[in-house]
Amino acid sequence: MAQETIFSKIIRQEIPADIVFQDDKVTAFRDISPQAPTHVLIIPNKLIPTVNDIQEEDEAVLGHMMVVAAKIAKQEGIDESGYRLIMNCNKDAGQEVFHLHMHLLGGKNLGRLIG
Ligand code: IU
Repeated sequence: MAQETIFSKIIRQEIPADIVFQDDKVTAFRDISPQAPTHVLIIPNKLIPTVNDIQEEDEAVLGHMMVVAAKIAKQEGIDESGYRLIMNCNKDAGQEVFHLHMHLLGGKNLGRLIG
């Protein structure tokens, strides 16, 4: 059984967070340590620790995370200027919170990450 993180408390609204979107599948809230003018984390309400733990039955929620990311980007007014979606998996990627999350970063020129 996977260990709950602080993100489960945010989903249940037991601790404060700046939630920008929530439905029965996902929750999205502003990162407490923003790395760009827009920095939102989109997470499944179900506890999935890492990308390695994604099961076939999770495909719908993963797809929904992308749909929600695009909606939030539009809400934030960064859909045309552009943004980056990042999921870190385990140590070498610097994953710190073991509840799957997608970073949505934008609102400035993020530079090139690869190449
Ligand atoms: P990472 O991909 O696991 O490295 O990212 C974790 C993110 O979660 C990081 O950007 C933190 O600032 C963020 N975060 C948060 O927004 N609220 C919290 O209570 C905690 C971490 I703990």
